[in-house]
Amino acid sequence: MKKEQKTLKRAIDTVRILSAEAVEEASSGHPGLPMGCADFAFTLWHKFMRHNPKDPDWIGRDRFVLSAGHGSMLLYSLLHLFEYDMSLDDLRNFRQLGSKTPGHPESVLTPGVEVTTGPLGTGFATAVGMAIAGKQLAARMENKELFNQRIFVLSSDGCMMEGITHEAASLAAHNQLDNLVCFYDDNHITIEGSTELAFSEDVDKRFKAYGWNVISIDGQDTSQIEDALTAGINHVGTPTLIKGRTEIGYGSPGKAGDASSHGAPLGADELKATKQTLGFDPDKTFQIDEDVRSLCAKRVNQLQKDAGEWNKKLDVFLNRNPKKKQLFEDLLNKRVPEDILEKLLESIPEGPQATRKSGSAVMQTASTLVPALTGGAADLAPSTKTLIDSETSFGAGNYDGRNIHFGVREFSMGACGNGMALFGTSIPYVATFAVFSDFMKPALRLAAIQEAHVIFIYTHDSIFVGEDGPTHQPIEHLAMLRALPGMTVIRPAESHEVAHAWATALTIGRPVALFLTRQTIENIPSEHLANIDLARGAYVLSDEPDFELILIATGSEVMTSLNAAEKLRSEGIRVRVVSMPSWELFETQHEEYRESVLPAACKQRVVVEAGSTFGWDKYAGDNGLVIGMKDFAMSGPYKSLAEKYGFTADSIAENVRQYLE
Ligand SMILES: Cc1ncc(C[n+]2csc(CCOP(=O)(O)OP(=O)(O)O)c2C)c(N)n1
Repeated sequence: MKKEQKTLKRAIDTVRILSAEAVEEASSGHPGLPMGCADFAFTLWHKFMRHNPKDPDWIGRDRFVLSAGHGSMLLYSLLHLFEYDMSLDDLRNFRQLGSKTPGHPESVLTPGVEVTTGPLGTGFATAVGMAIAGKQLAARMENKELFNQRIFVLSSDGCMMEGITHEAASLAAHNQLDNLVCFYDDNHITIEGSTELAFSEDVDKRFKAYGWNVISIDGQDTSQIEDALTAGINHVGTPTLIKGRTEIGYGSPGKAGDASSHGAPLGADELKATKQTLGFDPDKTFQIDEDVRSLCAKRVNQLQKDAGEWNKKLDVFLNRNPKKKQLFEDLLNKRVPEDILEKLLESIPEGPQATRKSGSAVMQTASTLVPALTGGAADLAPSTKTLIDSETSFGAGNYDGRNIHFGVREFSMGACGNGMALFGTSIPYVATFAVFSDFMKPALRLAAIQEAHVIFIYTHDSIFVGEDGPTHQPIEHLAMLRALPGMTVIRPAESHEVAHAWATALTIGRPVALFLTRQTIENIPSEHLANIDLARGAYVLSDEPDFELILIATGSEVMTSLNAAEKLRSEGIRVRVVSMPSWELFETQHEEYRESVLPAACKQRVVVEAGSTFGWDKYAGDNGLVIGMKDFAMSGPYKSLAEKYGFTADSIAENVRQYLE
């Protein structure tokens, strides 16, 4: 074997040993996948991937997504060897509190980690979103030579079993995302044992059926890996799946090929035996040869030079094309004009509107002022009203389209939204009916964990969906999203609040969910418009001196509650009306402000929201009343539902009277 090849093999074995070693030290973790996939991953990083360890956020980089996040030590070992800000001590601290090397990779924590992974399959779908963003950027910049970043994914049997990869693979093939290359670690092992227990489909045929380019190789053979990567990268017109047959725990004499190496340390003796088998000193820990160090250093040096070259070319291109320069800066900085709120307020349509309709009008204006805004729906754009009218549809042959058709694939749509946001050049929005936020829950959670700035648009936001009945009527969904740390839920009351909600959504820098109505809503009367202060989460919409009761409402129930308040006031009951579009925004306000809106001394409080009452006691207090939903509703016209479930001004007023008695 030539010296260079020997060093290469040594480097790959070093990844195996470092990974097994860190797991051993932590007494927990997953050595099997890193050991089996070291050949592929090291070859990719050493020979193919363009990145800049000294500038992990360099926009010209390829992205590497470890969809099988349990194999995190594989990624950490690579980050260390390729001189990212990842020390040997960081590896030694694997899985320890406060370390840069948590159990599963976390994008907000560790430089060089592109995506937070662990929930199987989600990394794969997030990568599809990144591939969409990459294609879109290249097309909008009209420069495929510079903007040709590739997205590499490493996925496992578990990823392949999860439904989300079915959705996302189908979407990727449909859009001919040939900037996406996925390695499938086909090791025939999951936690319970052989994949024969639960997985017998032909993944090769399945991906071919979606329209992928599929290459089957021996995943332990670096020359086959190189050939497959070369072919996959150069392949035009479809994404590529490299199905690599590997052995879990490769290199371990006693545990290779066995499920026991999946998620537990090899054990001290077996680790020593593995080191011996691979030609390492069994008594040394975290051993990295100088040859391996210099092999990686050489590559890092080259990568830095390449990145510098790319940056120069970018400068030349941008300086020659001032319009593209402006666009690039707008996209990269996700620029939102300072007067966005004024502009959005100017664009709301006259008269009563469904908030999905005023949302649509506002979104049209937002799309012209915020070039980074792009997105779509899961086949519901005519209902969610989320098409950008002046823009075309994204797809093969038209990648500069800003309207993305995700198809009926809510979970993937959510993950793609995250991927687009993480790619770094868009503020994506994704839309569907509120009730189907259920289908997206893990993606919402990952958006929150990753602080991904995605605008989740949920229309048909209450039982007032009406005739479609209980399967389509959201009940617990607001509560579910409010329970999610890091998610900001906004349920605007009418058109003006919608404009405020969009202004907040565009500038918030983290995930946000907008809940919008199907049904028409009266506008807030002009005398109260100046009171609107949505950015603070809740505000006094209409007041009475020495009020004795606070009516708190959100969304479509705000105007109904204001009308109820007028009735009560005519009877001498002194009511304050608070519009509370967002708990989360309210909670970030100073205590003084919160007290000024909801004074602790006022114990008589009635909350009105056509959703689950769950959680509202917090604002209603022990003596309060919550008018909401405690069960699924019936199918029927929305006005009949309002009567039946007590959401008319008359019934709210009557409930308040009884409450005060
Ligand atoms: C959505 C989801 N369900 C369950 C798990 C728990 N889990 C972690 S790894 C794994 C399967 C392991 O099989 P595979 O993906 O083939 O990885 P390998 O055994 O090859 O390391 C499971 C079920 C998870 N991480 N994500």
